[in-house]
Amino acid sequence: QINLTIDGMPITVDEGTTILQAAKKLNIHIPTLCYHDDLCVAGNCRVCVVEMKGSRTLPASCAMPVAEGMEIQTNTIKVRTARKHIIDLLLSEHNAKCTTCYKNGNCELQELAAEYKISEPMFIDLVPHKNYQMDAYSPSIIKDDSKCIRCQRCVRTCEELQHVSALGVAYKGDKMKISTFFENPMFEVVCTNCGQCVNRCPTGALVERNYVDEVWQAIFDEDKHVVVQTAPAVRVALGEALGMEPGEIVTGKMVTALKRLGFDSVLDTDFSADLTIMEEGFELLGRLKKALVDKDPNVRLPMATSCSPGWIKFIEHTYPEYLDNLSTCKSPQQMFGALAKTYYAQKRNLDPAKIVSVSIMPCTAKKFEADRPEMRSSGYKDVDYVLTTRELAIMIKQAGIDFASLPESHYDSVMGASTGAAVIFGATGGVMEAALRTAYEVVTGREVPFDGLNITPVRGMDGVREAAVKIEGTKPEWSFLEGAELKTVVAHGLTNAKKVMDAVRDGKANWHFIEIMACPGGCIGGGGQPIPTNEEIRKKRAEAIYREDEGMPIRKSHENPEVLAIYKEFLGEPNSHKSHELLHTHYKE
Ligand code: HC0
Repeated sequence: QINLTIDGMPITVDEGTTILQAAKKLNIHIPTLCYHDDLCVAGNCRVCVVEMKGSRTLPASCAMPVAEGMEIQTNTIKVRTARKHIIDLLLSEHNAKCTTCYKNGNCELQELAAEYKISEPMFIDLVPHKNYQMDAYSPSIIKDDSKCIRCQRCVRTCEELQHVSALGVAYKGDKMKISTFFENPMFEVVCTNCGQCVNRCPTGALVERNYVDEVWQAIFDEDKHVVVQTAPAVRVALGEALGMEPGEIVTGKMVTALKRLGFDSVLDTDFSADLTIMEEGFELLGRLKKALVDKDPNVRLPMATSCSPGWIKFIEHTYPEYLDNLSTCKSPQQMFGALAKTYYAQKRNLDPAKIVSVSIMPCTAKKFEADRPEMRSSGYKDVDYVLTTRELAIMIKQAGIDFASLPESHYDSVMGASTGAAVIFGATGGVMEAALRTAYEVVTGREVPFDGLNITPVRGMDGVREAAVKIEGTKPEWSFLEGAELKTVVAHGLTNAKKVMDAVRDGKANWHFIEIMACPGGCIGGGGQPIPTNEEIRKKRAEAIYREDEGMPIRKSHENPEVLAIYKEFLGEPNSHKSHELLHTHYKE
């Protein structure tokens, strides 16, 4: 334990605590830019400097650990002058066309400039001398170096959290920039489009490609029928972008808002998440049968989930020899899209050519996924526009809607009904839990032997979590599974995905089923979710997801009445020929 004072207030903290962390405990706000709760300390922007008694220099509080007897001042003239100069220098290199910047109003540098009242720049404006190019080739992410302050949050995110390293530091001194392999566009390097860098960029240097205007155009085109689907994780995070606290469930308000925005039909990705469980669950059971009964040497196990497009891109780049281990199921977003222009069009007697299909996702990689050539099995682009949670919040604000005071509404039908199993897709471990709830019951006729359907071993925020389920009392047709232990593993964040895949490659694992989500915490921590993000916020969103599940009248995908109806009326049975045509795909090397 270490004793020190900050601004004259005594505090005792654990050894290893930084001055910044200690100040936070005293509710003293020290400004930061390069620091982020999720990342290692860089200490390169120095905006968090403080004065330390006995020291001639001003230490960076994010990087300096506390020491016994330290006397720290966070708000002296010396500190304020230093911070002001630092902000001013950053601005001299920054494209400060704030009024036309996508991050206007949401930029940490802009906030600091306002706080420190930087009116007349002290330093020569350097931006015009630099030959910046905007990288706008990706359907997911736009990179604008003229707005970069070189804090390297994006680089650390890409390396530490995702083990992708698509972004790195190039050159030195005043030429230093954040770049890619050979300065190629993000679209042409190993970027997975996960958008975690976007979530952590303090300025407008990395932002999502937004499709807000295109969606407004479609809504106001009277010739078009615009359907919207909302992903599981959006309903527990959208409120944050509209002034609410993390962890508020806003499903009903969100549906009302979407109706007021003018969408013709407000439907739910959760419907197709339930459908995914049917398709993926039966696919897994089919693979197990081929392996155990038919002794088919070509069957690929463990089977891995295929619904996170950042993960798909990662396995394509990093472990292409394991592509056949992926489930052939498309993601719920894409299943929904394919059905919107076929089944839904038929049911509503609509010309599919006039349907515009929009999805609201917590994810930037979903924009890339919707653009993939594999995703046109309806005969059209299955999903036309993907908006992030943040973009939906922009539309709600643009429409002048007071979100907090909205009444609640229900989703429309068809393709609007869902279960608790679908909503938990939004948190890491959720797909696995939903799949186990259904697969166990299909095989045994009984509910999973966990307390109240809550399969807690697959829940939580540990990076890699294993769980085994013993199958007992099988129905006759599944007797080959009697007494078997179904071994599963769940990982979130691509650094953890790598650990799992390395274990598979090195023959150190005997799992049957793997769930991987590219983003920390799963989709609740997606690259399109409200900013800021940190572990505490993600935990609150995840808790909300499980509360929503507990509150649902139906909590197992195979009991979703609209899922049962679509098999009866349209698809036949799980993994039918028609299902394969519309709902499955194959990613090739
Ligand atoms: Fe997800 Fe999904 S759970 S990937 O995170 O499977 O983005 O929320 O929509 O598609 O359902 C994201 C979230 C989805 C899909 C679903 C899956």
